[in-house]
Amino acid sequence: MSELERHFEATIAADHRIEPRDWVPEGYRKTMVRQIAQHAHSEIIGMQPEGNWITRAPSLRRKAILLAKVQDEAGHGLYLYSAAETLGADRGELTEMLISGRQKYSSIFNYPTLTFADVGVIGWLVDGAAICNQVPLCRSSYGPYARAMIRICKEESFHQRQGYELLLTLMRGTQAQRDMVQDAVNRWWWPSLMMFGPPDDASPNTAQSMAWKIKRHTNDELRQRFVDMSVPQAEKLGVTLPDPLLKWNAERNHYDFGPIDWDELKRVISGDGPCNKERIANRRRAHEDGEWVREAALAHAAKRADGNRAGKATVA
Ligand code: FAQ
Repeated sequence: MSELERHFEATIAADHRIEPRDWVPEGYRKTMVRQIAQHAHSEIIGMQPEGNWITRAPSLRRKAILLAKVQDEAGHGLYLYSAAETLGADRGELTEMLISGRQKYSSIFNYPTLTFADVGVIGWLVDGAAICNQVPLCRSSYGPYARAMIRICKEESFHQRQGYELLLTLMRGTQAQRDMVQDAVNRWWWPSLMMFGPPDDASPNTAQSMAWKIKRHTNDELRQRFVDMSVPQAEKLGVTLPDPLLKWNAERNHYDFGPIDWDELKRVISGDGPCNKERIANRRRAHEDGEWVREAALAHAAKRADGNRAGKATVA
């Protein structure tokens, strides 16, 4: 083992952070770029399902909250692309990989938002699942990713509470509003469980990512944590989770739950979900529409750099 490898292994073993200045094995760099890029893409594509309701939010207050939430997701994408850049990735190339289908984003954002109750359920379940998955990532071994995750988790907590509060309000409303919430819960529950990824025995990356302390828990452990957390919240809300096999297991000290349709997850990940084509087409259009902004920003940066050089030359 070389000196560099020994230093890397010792840093991981001591639970210290790997920083951009440190040497890392190529496999670690690739895994980190893959996970961070997929995560960043998810945040940016994840703006679309809820963005769909900004112009139709039922009040000024709901519109302001939703606008702030969707803007937060854009911010999360930016921190994450910046973290990927510290590993030598190029943001433009990552975006190209997304829109050409060579990199993934979370399956959950390929489902449609049919009613305003979906906005509440995304906050409650989707942001809830995201928090469950991401709080342990605040202790991930790669410093820039772990630090980005701290702020992201704080903001996701606000997102989850706004979703739950929205749903509580609807549940105190008319029967039609309560039915709308139940319908949204029925549609989002199983896809939310799929967010945690394939089961452990079909997860090719988990073992190595755990050994490198990128991931701190397996997909199934986090999925179970999410189910245990959501059941009492559903009871308080007054909705039924669409799983007849959901039952407290006193021996395991966890809720048992029914089988997940893994074929559906595979289909959605491989591009055949209800909204995959629409999501990518929108992202591609936004990227092309933004071409002139990127050009202008680069021209401005070049002008400033020239100005600075000229300024220094004058002083000298
Ligand atoms: N969808 O071996 P594993 C959010 C892929 S952000 C699509 O288990 P790993 C905030 C996986 O990447 C949501 N692909 O992989 C928000 C791998 O791909 P490969 C995103 C999936 O990495 C809320 C392959 O399958 N969060 O919600 C999915 O060890 C509201 C094999 O899987 C993150 O990205 C899936 N559900 O574990 C925004 C968190 N599951 O190797 C807007 C960070 C798996 O073929 C509104 N990421 N795959 O390239 C992680 O924790 C991990 O990457 C996992 C997957 C747990 C997602």
